[in-house]
Formats: sequence, structure tokens, C-alpha cells
Amino acid sequence: MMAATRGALIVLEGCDRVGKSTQAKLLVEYLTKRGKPAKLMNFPDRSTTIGKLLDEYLKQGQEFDDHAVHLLFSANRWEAASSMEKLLKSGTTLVLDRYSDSGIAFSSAKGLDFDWCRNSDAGLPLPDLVLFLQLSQEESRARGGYGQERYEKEQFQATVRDKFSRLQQDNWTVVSAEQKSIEELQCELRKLVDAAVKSALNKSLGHLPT
Ligand code: Z5A
Ligand code: MG
Repeated sequence: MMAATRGALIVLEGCDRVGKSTQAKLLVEYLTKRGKPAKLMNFPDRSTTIGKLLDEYLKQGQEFDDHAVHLLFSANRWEAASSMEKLLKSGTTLVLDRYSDSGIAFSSAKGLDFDWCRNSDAGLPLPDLVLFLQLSQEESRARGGYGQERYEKEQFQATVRDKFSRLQQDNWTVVSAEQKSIEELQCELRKLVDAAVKSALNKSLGHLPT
């Protein structure tokens, strides 16, 4: 059955420092100001019990087998799934700062099988729009040094970049962030988001396939 009031599920993906968090926050502010209920969600959500384990792992205070930590990242999305569905169905648009594709790209960059990585997310709410922000390694480097977290290393990030390009899905909208100010990029994203919010009204919510 179609819900006349459904919100859209919008995902921001992309490599390190491309501006996902900056743009996601601005998009939620934009939608809210225009009277459209919207909520920002980050993955990993470091505030939950599983999220705290992931935070420790990313800060290199805790070790896990690569498969086990992939499943924890996935479980961190599953623990949000029912509240995501509820919010979407009640008309709130969700703007996600990373989601399933980050899970596949980062875990497969460590050598895990693509399909194995994808399977644990099958059944999660399906994005209406994945905005994949693209930035060259040179411009990303110019945005400042890496932090201290586990994956913040140039060689590993290059492997993730390669996995993202192999993963590129039909439903992604690839947007270049190259040589664009925060405001210029936001302006472009708003148009895409407005269209997605409008078209989600007439669609039922899907689920990620295997
Ligand atoms: N991970 C995983 O392994 N498996 C999973 O399933 C999931 C995640 C979901 C934590 O993620 C790690 O978890 C991540 C993947 C892994 N590891 N890495 N790397 P995170 O999202 O918490 O990581 P983050 O450090 O917040 O995000 P980020 O990717 O590094 O950055 P960003 O959000 O894309 O960029 P930003 O914070 O908005 O901006 C970065 C800087 O650039 C900042 O100083 C901005 O002011 C500046 N900026 C932004 N836009 C511009 C423009 N247009 N021009 C100039 N400067 C700009
Ligand atoms: Mg971020």
C-alpha cells in the first residue's frame, strides 16, 4: 500500500573528506526550514552499545576479526532499521551520512567478498537516492592531514576508492565535489534532494536486495 506522506531515504556516500557530514547536516537544515520533517543519521552510530564497540575499534583500542566487525557495522544499521521505517512512513525524510555501501567498500577493501558483505544488509530500508560525492585524491589531500583512526591511511583509502568505483550502482547519483565550495555543492544537492522527496511520496518503501 502506498503511503501518501512517506519521507525519502537519502544517503550521502563517498571517500574520506569529500564533505558528506558537512553536506548532510546542511541538507537537513534546508529541509527543516522549508517545513519538511527531516532527520540526520550517521553510520556508524557510535552512541549505541554496538556503536561504542565500533568507536573503540576505529580508535584502535579494540581488535576484531574482519568478518566480525563487518557484521557489527551491519548490526549497527539493523538496530536503527525499525525506527528508520517508522520515521519514513510517518513522513520524515532521513539524510544518512554513510550507509550500506560504505560497509561493503571498507570491508571488501580488507579482502572480504563483495557478495558476502552485501548479504548482511539485505532487507534494510532501500535508499531512494544515493548521492555519491566524488573528489580526487589530490584535492582530498589538500583538505588536511589524516586523523588517528584505523582507516585514515592514504594507501587504504586508495583501495576503498577503487572498491567504491567497482561497487557503483545504477541507483547512485554521482556528483563531483571537485573545485566546489560548500555552498555550490549544497545548491546542487538540494535540487536532487527536492526531486527525491517529491517522488518518494508516490512510491512504497523498498528493501536492499541480496
Ligand atoms: N565504516 C566502515 O568501515 N563500515 C561501515 O559500514 C561504515 C563505516 C558505515 C568512520 O566513518 C569510519 O567507519 C570510516 C568508514 C568506516 N572510516 N574512514 N575513513 P565517519 O563517517 O565517522 O568518518 P568521518 O571522518 O566523519 O568522515 P569523512 O569521510 O572523513 O569526512 P566527510 O564527512 O566526507 O567530510 P566532512 O567532515 O564534511 O569534511 C571534511 C573536511 O573538509 C572538513 O574540514 C570540512 O570543513 C572540509 N570541507 C568540506 N567540504 C568542503 C568543500 N566543499 N571545500 C573545501 N573544504 C571542505
Ligand atoms: Mg564524516
